[in-house]
Amino acid sequence: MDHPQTLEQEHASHVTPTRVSVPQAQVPQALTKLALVLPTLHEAGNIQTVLQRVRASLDPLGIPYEVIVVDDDSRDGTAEIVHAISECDPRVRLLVRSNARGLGGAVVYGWERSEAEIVGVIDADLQHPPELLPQLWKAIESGADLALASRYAAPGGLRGWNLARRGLSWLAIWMTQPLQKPEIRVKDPMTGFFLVRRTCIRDITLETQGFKILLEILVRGEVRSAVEIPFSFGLRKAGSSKAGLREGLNYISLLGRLWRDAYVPWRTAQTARNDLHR
Ligand SMILES: Nc1nc2c(ncn2[C@@H]2O[C@H](COP(=O)(O)OP(=O)(O)OP(=O)(O)O)[C@@H](O)[C@H]2O)c(=O)[nH]1
Ligand SMILES: [Mg+2]
Repeated sequence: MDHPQTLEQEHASHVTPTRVSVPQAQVPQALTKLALVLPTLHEAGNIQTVLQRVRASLDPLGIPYEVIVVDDDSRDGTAEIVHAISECDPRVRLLVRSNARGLGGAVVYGWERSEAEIVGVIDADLQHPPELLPQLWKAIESGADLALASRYAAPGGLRGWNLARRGLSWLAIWMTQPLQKPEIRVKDPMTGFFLVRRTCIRDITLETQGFKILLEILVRGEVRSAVEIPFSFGLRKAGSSKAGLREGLNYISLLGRLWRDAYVPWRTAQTARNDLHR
């Protein structure tokens, strides 16, 4: 398919770890802005509906916001749909990365290209209900550093998951428990739907390969309070999953590095940071 020029076509440098920058300007609380990233890879079947539902959920809040779709050059029509919507609503932005892949990297890429004080992420395949956004925003407005949509805070749940997937998910979360700070330990440290204050992640370098960006934020960031809003996580309606063996291996490797940083006392913060750049 002929790929048209997109609104903000950008050519990302290859998948290197990226520092999340923090805007210097302080704005009054009333004008606090939200930048919500939707990472997309072949989501042509979902993107129009999800954008419509995201905007319908955010509009009544009356806050300044932008919705940033970071597409990894899907070439399935995703970018064209977003481009058409962005022509009518400038709060919807499209960024296309042509030389990079990876969910975590796409999210960081979007956050870095915004000045908003609150940043967030939601999947584009409708497994995360955008209607939860007002509750997440209210939690941040009430002072929380982090608000996350939780599959494990009752009465949330995992609709349609088989026993093996449930078991693996439970095991993966159980392994994070000793890593999490006791004062903010959450039940779903791996959800892909959350909002966080940018100040909490200003000093950390997030890995760009993985799917589990929240876990890193919880362990390495400066989050002092977190609120979990329960929801029910279903199966995708259209398109296909990108979560596979590679993401599983990436997760194990991330866990290994987080465990090592936490429990090998002679490793300095600088050594740990250097490892991320390898
Ligand atoms: N930009 C970008 N987005 C990605 C990439 N991989 C996945 N995504 C997007 O990230 C979100 C989550 O990916 P999914 O494939 O739905 O992963 P999942 O929800 O764990 O798996 P399923 O339950 O099977 O859907 C979706 O919006 C994807 O389009 C990537 O490499 N680049
Ligand atoms: Mg999904």
